[in-house]
Amino acid sequence: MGFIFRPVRWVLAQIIIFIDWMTRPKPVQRPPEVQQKINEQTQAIVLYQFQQCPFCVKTRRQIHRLNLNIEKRDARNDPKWNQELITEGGKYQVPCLKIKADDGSVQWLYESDRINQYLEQRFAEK
Ligand SMILES: N[C@@H](CCC(=O)N[C@@H](CS)C(=O)NCC(=O)O)C(=O)O
Repeated sequence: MGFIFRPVRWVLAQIIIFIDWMTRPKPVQRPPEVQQKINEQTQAIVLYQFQQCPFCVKTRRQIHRLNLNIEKRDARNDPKWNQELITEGGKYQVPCLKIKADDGSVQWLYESDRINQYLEQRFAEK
């Protein structure tokens, strides 16, 4: 049955990606010096994701809305990021945010709701 469901899933994913692209929220605008500081902070953050995962779309929308320059790593097609997510993060689930703190410690944050909440609390205009 996989041969039927796979194309259906693929078409649904393309529709989600298209609707996301059509309805993207406008990114917040910040003074250049504030944006520069945020860009420095987001260098320590990476998103492990699948291109066609609806939960990843949700998190990518939040990243886009908050105008964050966060590296995205394809954990499905790139074996390096796939292995890193499993061995260091602890499980094969996306989206997952890898956050490096100033002291060098690393946090692997799973669950799209928790990731979006973290980004909101840390980077939204106060
Ligand atoms: N509750 C999770 C659900 C995440 C989820 O189900 N992700 C799927 C991709 S859409 C996954 O990681 N699947 C792992 C796999 O395909 O083995 C969230 O909101 O982040």
